[in-house]
Amino acid sequence: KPFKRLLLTGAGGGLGKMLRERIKPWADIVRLTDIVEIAPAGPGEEVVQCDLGDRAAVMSLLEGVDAVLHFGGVSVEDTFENIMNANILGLHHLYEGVHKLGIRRVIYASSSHVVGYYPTTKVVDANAPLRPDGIYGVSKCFGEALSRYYFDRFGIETVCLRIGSSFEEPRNARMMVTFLAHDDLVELLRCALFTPRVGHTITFGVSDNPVRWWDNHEADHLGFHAKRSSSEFADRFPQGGAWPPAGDITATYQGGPFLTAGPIYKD
Ligand code: 15L
Repeated sequence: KPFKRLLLTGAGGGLGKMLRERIKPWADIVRLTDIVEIAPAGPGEEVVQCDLGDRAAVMSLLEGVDAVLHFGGVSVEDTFENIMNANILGLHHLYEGVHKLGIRRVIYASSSHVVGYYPTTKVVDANAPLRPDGIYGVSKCFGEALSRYYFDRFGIETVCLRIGSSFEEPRNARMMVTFLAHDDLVELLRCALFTPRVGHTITFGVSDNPVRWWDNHEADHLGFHAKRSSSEFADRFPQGGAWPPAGDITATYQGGPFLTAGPIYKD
């Protein structure tokens, strides 16, 4: 297999659970981690429970790892304190460890919410100024900047995946635009892991949907071509899922419901 040991963080999350099975062909051993308890290790697996905010724990988590698929951390709007621990402090721990241990590549689950404040009438590419739509989005901007720095300073390669909405199927009209089918996510991950030189690449993770807000030309070198489309599910939505959906107040900005989710306070 191409890798001796791959680390998947966030293995207990929605995408982590799906990826657990599907990344197996790529490595002799997949090390799975999450802050919550996950199913015990099967053949070719190692399970380590870890809080990304714990520096020493993150360091030992990374030992013997060839590449990291970083899906861990807070994945929706939350208090600044929670987001800070996992997505800011935790990400810094991760990159410090990656650097110290000489790990060459990280695939970072960023989010389209780094540009969620762009109106839905605009097409955005990887060079567009960031316009996060909440503290969660801001933390993903931090991750993109941190990984950029570790590449420029130390040559550690990162592919930032600005994932749209990766579920079994679109759950609302907005997701007809932002949908990333699981099959396409796995293929995008494969491209991100196995393309020989990626430097620091930012790519939008989105299927071949009829309407799209994101232009991926800056990531052509990954050779990713989506095979799935939200159009497979068009009959579930009024007007075949046509965008914009009539009378939907979340239709103004790309971030949709995230625009009104925060801020969330601790007390
Ligand atoms: C995200 O960044 C979240 O992690 C995910 O749960 C979805 O809500 C997604 O964005 C989305 O915009 O649909």
